[in-house]
Amino acid sequence: MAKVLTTCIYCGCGCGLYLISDRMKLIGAYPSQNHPVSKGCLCVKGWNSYEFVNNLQRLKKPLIKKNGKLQTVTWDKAIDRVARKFKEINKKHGPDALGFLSSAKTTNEENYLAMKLARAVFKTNNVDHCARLCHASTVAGLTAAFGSGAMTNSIEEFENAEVILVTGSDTTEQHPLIGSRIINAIDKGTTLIVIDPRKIELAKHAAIYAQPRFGADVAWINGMMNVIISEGLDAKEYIRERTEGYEELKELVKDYSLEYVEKIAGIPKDKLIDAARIYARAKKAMIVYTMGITQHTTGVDNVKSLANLAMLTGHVGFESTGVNPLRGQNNVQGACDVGALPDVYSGYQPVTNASIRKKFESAWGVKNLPDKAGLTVTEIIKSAGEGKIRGLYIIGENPVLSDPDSNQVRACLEKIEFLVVQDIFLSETAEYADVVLPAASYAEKDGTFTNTERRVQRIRKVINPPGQARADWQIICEVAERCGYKGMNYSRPSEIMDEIASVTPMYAGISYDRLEPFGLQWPCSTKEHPGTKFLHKDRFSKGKGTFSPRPYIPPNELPDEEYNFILSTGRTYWHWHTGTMTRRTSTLDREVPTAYVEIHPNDAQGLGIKKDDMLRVSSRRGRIELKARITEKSQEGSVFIPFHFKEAAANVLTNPAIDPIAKIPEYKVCAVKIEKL
Ligand SMILES: Nc1nc2c(c(=O)[nH]1)N[C@H]1C(S)=C(S)[C@@H](COP(=O)(O)OP(=O)(O)OC[C@H]3O[C@@H](n4cnc5c(=O)[nH]c(N)nc54)[C@H](O)[C@@H]3O)O[C@H]1N2
Ligand SMILES: Nc1nc2c(c(=O)[nH]1)N[C@H]1C(S)=C(S)[C@@H](COP(=O)(O)OP(=O)(O)OC[C@H]3O[C@@H](n4cnc5c(=O)[nH]c(N)nc54)[C@H](O)[C@@H]3O)O[C@H]1N2
Ligand code: SF4
Ligand SMILES: [Mo]
Repeated sequence: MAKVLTTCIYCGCGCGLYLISDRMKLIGAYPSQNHPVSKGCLCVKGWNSYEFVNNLQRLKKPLIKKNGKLQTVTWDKAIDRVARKFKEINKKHGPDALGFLSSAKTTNEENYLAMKLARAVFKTNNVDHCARLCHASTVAGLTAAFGSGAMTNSIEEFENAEVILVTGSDTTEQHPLIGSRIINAIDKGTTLIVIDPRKIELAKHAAIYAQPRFGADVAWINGMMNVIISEGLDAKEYIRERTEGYEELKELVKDYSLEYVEKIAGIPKDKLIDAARIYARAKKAMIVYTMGITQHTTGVDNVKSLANLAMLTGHVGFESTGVNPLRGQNNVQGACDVGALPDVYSGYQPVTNASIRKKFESAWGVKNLPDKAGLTVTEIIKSAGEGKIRGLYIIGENPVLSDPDSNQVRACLEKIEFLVVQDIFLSETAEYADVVLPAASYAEKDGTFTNTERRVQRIRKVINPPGQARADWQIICEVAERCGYKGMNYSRPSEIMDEIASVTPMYAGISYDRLEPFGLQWPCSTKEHPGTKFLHKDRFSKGKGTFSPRPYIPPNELPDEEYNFILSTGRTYWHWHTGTMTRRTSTLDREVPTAYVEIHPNDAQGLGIKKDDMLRVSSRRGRIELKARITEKSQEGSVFIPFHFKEAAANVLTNPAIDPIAKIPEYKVCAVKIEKL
């Protein structure tokens, strides 16, 4: 038996675990005792993170669609087909008729190569990944406020905070090892404030729990700031020395009286006052947020408002403070860091900057890198439907189930002239592909993931991939080479990291030998730099922090007479996104085998609904049928559906309306009606 230290494939906590193998088969997983995040613990997904790897449905050979059916072919034929078709479309319709979706499930090295393939080989910036559906609002909002879109502080700092304000994050379910840190902190005396429309587990542990209406965040945050300013609790010296734009903020929040906020957000005056005083008076107060804040047509406004609140009270730039967006996927932080985004190269270096482009041209040995930002995930799929994107290469994403308005997504994918899907399973998206490329899983390759606290950590090869499956980085290199590009010749992932370090200032000090045993936190600018625990010490990354006063704007689609419930979507502890991995894991599948919708007891009673009754939930875009779960976790007048289940896919219902800046969809609010079957 062999025991290899690696990093969990599921969430952005980035727990360290050992994968145990016996004769080239994974047989278990075990937490690392000394790892700074996991400290001897894992959540149920971590403990079971080995089983899907062995699943017999893993893709083992390349496939090409012939007469409507996917058929086995050699690697040579598959790569040849991809290279030929992409070159042909490029030549006929120009580089921007191609699109690339990279993957937050794959490594930093692989994401870097995916964007290098798009940019250096095909000369398009149409490359993006699921961060668009997730923390795009964070990247836009926090970059504008602070100069960096990353989590400001570190996981170990939660336990020393005086106050933690959690909003829009079901932390114990979705970031379990951070959730347990927060509960430990409470045991040590930390005051917890939870503001969430659903009565999540953490609400039970909170000193103050307020239940706002969905999509009302800007209103209550402005209301809190109004209280803070009118009671003189703002951090005057900090504001003067470290920020700009305060006067405009002060002017705007005047309009957010307690009465007005109660009317819009439904938070009682006294609660808002208490929350404002407790947060503002604390020396060390941390904000934690995730999708409840970002996945709105006002996602960027929500994020900017939280940044305003933190700067107003001087809670950024010190230990156990900050604005802490918890990153979702295991490597979504890294996929952003290394440039799998349409507007930046690695290290958030803009494609519109001529001297940056020059630097990448010379590093990659190419000319004329494209100088305009490319299309986002949401725009790429839409453009495919309009016939503008003709060739699409999807690596490790499953948009048929994860993008909003699934029926529309399917229609768009059907229109694509040439679709390549590179995955470890035949996903719902792969069924639309012209070529399917079988990838190695995280247990079958070397590389790095960057967790939510900017910790770049190793993953290690434990076993061989099944059949002929190959690591994503190898496949991408072969496609590039077959297209005649000579600059993607690597014998191992550490060489790719060395290249990343050479062109990316915040990763400049990172190399594999320095990542033992538990990684380094960026910024890490030189080979001697010890890494960075928290950001914006003494000054913000952009110099002065910028207040951006934002007015409240309601969600794009609210209930009316016909569609009279709010639908909010999200996740459960037991499953992962589109279920490709967790629904192939017996323990997890046994606990939650099928789709369900959560509804409040009063609403259930009103509609005569009992536990496990089958319901039809419809929106203007489609309908699904699934079981009722009656729970006070749901707010009255709303229902909640996790989006893991293909048999009743929540995204058939969701609204594709997007935030104008971040282009993130409003997964958290749309209008539905409910019928008992
Ligand atoms: N088990 C499990 N864990 C996961 C994942 C998974 O699929 N399964 N996915 C990972 C990924 S990629 C991500 S991005 C994270 C997501 O982590 P979370 O954001 O915690 O997950 P969601 O279920 O989307 O929950 C959103 C939270 O926002 C609240 N909310 C909804 N609407 C609003 C609103 O209008 N305002 C406010 N303030 N709150 C609101 C919900 O009640 C819920 O508590 O989880 C990661 N971890
Ligand atoms: N309704 C609703 N929809 C949502 C959300 C929501 O809250 N509500 N949340 C959104 C968010 S935050 C996110 S992050 C997205 C996630 O959306 P996706 O990223 O599309 O979802 P996943 O199921 O994680 O897809 C990952 C794919 O990668 C494959 N894979 C795993 N490992 C590897 C590997 O090593 N190589 C390759 N090539 N493939 C691999 C898996 O089999 C799977 O098909 O969903 C979004 N969609
Ligand atoms: S908390 Fe996240 S990283 Fe840790 S074991 Fe669970 S899923 Fe894996
Ligand atoms: Mo996410």
